[in-house]
Amino acid sequence: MKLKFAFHAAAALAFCAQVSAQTKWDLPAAYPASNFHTENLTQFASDVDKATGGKLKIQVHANASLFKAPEIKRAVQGGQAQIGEILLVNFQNEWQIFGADGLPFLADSYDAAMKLWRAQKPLIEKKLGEQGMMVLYAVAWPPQGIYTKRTLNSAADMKGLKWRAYSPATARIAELVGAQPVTVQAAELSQAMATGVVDSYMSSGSTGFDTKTFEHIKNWYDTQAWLPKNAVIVNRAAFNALDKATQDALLKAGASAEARGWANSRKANAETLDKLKANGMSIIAPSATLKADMKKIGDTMLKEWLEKAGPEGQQLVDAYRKL
Ligand code: PCA
Repeated sequence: MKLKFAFHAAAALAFCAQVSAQTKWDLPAAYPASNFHTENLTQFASDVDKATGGKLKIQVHANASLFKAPEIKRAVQGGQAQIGEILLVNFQNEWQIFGADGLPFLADSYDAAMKLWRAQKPLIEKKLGEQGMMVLYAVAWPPQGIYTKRTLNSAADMKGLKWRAYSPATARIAELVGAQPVTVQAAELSQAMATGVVDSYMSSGSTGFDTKTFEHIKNWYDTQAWLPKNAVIVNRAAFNALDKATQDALLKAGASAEARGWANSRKANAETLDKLKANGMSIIAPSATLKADMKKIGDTMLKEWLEKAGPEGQQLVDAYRKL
């Protein structure tokens, strides 16, 4: 009888240990479930689940359903979410380095964007570290072009547009071309177009497709101006609370997600541009004048950015250009 009791107690203890060893994390994300970034997050969560034998369960909350895009970083910092996906350029006003991948034509191809990430990553790791967070991985959006109902021969043709901005830099572009910037996050973009709040914006084919932009706007100028990145960030205390094997599994799944994400971004670029075309969108190569005008805007913005970012910004640009 005594032995039997001891056995039951041990079994109950083992059960408790198992239950408390299962950790659940929330992962707020700002883009729809069918977007390639979100699909990558879902795959990442499933990889972590498998690698940890179900010990760490990560629930992805797509489409800004848990926190709106600009709130996700603070939510992870405060521990309301243990992990989250942010658009780095959203946080340029907090610290200029977050906005480096939103500067027109600083890094305007996948290869250049990857180099910029290599140069940016140690700085971002340090900053997030000071804020009690860490960066797990980052993936570029496809190249950014201009959605507009108008025919654009030069930047002057953009004057007076009702321009949707998603970041300080996209708002600055509006100012420089004489358009009216309105900040609208991706989750509210379809509605903003439908109600006429905006009639133009710069983004990827991916977001144009997600938001059914072809229902409102027929032209996309393929300027390939920059490739902003989503980053997956983790609350440091939540990470520290995991056992070593689980931490390692998380880091490993993050590294795989980064490699897979960049490859999927290229695929999503080609696929979504095809789908936009199939839905009546004209994909237009910018004229030499429009290109030159946009380049000039990029030069102005880089100069302004370097002034604000100071020596740290210059070091980043130098390090990037050496890669
Ligand atoms: N899509 C996001 C950011 C960049 C992109 O391609 C958006 O438009 O909100």
